[in-house]
Amino acid sequence: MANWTDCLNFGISLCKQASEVVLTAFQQQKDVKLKSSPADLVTETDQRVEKILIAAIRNRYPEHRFIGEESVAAGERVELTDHPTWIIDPIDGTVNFVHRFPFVAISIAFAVNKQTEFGIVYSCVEDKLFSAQRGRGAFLNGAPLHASGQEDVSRCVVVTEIGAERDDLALSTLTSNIFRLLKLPVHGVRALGTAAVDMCQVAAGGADAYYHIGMHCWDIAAAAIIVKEAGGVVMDTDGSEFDMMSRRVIAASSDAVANRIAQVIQAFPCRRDDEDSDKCVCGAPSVNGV
Ligand code: LIP
Repeated sequence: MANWTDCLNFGISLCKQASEVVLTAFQQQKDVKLKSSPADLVTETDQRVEKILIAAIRNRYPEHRFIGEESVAAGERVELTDHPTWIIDPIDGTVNFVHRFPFVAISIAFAVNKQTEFGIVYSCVEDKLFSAQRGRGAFLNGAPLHASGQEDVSRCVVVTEIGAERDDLALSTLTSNIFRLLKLPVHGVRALGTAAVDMCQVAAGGADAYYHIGMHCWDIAAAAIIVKEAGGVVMDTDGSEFDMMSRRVIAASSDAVANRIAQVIQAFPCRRDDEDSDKCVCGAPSVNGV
């Protein structure tokens, strides 16, 4: 079995270097542009950090491939092949970054033969580096991470997001999901504004579940392996196997909690990340298990 530890260590060193650019810009005025909605923001720093990461990786591993949030926004296709591929979100939590809300992360996943080999989520302001390599456990700043193992959903803190969508169907689906969870009841619902850091709370045991519909592969690919290597469960919101391109995810402390959440929440239709943008996606929300 190939050993990708050198790539992991290189990725960690790059996150630390790139975080200096993020943290300097965090305190400064920002030039903000809109992408898919009035809440889907991008700054020059997002683009600059992604360019720095890709250039450094390409220099060291010229045959590797990339899926980067801002490269895709600039028109590149999302194509996960068997080639070694780095899946990069240069700033996860861009709205937080613009507002100086202190949860912003660099997220880097690495996949070979379409299987994630490692993930790195560096929460820059907190200086918390979450990492995991397939089969070798999950860590926070080098200390082992363990999910809570909670099996009773009524004893859970659940993390989710109201993402960038502002259409009625998405908002009514997302807010009714929160309503149904609170009526179970669960102990609480939280949102940090960054899917990657949200999911890492499940790996760290500070939250017992995370779910979201509408995020992208670069938001969650790294955190998904961190949750799994911390003993957590990651699946699609319909209870099927996790698919990082589907734009739907549940990460949880146990199968019992994950499956209970899959029964309660609905998903609105989203075009897959790897689906050509000219394909139309429409239809009523799918109701999972109820
Ligand atoms: C963000 C996600 C977050 C979601 C936001 C946005 P970005 O990623 O991490 O969970 O609610 O809409 O998609 O755009 O900051 O990299």
